[in-house]
Amino acid sequence: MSKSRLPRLTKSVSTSSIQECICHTDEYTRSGKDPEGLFPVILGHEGGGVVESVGEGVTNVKVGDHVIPLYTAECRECKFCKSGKTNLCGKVRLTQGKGLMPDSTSRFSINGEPIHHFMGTSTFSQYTVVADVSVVAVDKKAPLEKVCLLGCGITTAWGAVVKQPGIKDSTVAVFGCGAIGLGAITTSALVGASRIIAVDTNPNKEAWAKKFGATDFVNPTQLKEGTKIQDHLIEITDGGLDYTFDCTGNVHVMRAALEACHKGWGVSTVIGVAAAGQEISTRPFQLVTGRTWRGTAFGGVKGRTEIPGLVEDYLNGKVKIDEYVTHHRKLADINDGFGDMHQGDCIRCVVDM
Ligand code: NAD
Ligand code: AHE
Ligand code: ZN
Repeated sequence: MSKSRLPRLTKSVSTSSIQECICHTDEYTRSGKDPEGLFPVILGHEGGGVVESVGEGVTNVKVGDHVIPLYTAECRECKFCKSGKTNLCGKVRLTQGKGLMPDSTSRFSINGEPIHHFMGTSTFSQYTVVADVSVVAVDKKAPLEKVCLLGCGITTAWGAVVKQPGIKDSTVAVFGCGAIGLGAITTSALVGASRIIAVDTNPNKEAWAKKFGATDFVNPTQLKEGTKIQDHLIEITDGGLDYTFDCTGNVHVMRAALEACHKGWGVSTVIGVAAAGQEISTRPFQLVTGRTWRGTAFGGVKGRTEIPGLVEDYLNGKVKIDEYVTHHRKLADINDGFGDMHQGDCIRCVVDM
């Protein structure tokens, strides 16, 4: 995408992308596993930028504001926003899923051919256009190359834990120690979980998990042959966990996370995104006997309302961000950034746009 200005639309905001992070979900869509995936597309949904122009009727941000684009919009007017029950907003999700702006057009093209938007954000571009309900201004004191991470992973994990009542003084298991899992671990520690068991097939993740506050680490590939991870966890926790989180996107892991929950009250939250055609299963008896299976998008966070506070928490040292950044790439080398992600030692790669 060239650096020329993109045309504005009523209620749209054009921002220059300054910094951008690669999330596993970008790779998921790039790989063809996303049933909503459309191509050609400009991927990217975890970014930060500066507003360069606003369309008619835009009042929530102004030129020069530092902003984080929101793949989960917040219009504050729709049935979802007004329900008080969810962060899922209905205003732009339909067109967003079709890779288009709310007026059903694309703002990107190459040689006259349209290119799809992605998740309403398309942050792998020096300039992007987003709906006004899909962007939030943040404190300019916060470095964009850090707070861009709040555009997805860290916020998702933070919300998944803080919006789940009861974690204080309870036992937690987190399956998958990428950025999302580490975020769930550190937030569980923050809210006062009594024991936090990290589970990952990559042995290098033990040090990462402990650094972020895990009390135990279990590698399922190192259990006695034939031992299921859920049975092992039930054994070492006197009957199972109070809370578990899937941060892998693997449906077999999701099942294990549910079945590792304590009979009568355990709650398992699905955060990971599974490939097209994948389905979850368990014996209904697992639910009949008191376990709860739930899921969360963007951690249940309402971006326009809550992200400015998270930025302040970062500036006050209450929320970690710097610790997740292991790699840096230039835009021209972004494909190497995707490669980094597959190596197993990359938590987050920041792309300098
Ligand atoms: P990541 O690839 O960096 O981390 C995944 C971790 O899971 C890795 O450490 C890997 O070793 C581990 N793992 C893989 N197979 C495992 C297994 N069988 N048992 C235990 N651990 C295993 O990914 P990420 O960026 O942290 O994202 C995690 C998931 O969360 C992805 O599916 C992503 O699409 C999803 N996600 C969802 C939301 C949401 O709003 N629901 C937001 C962001 C990301
Ligand atoms: N397009 C996929 C679903 C992908 C998905 O679940 N995305 C999460 C965010 S992942 C961010 O890294 C999400 O917010 N989902 C809610 C929504 O409205 O998209 C599919 O399976 O169709
Ligand atoms: Zn993401």
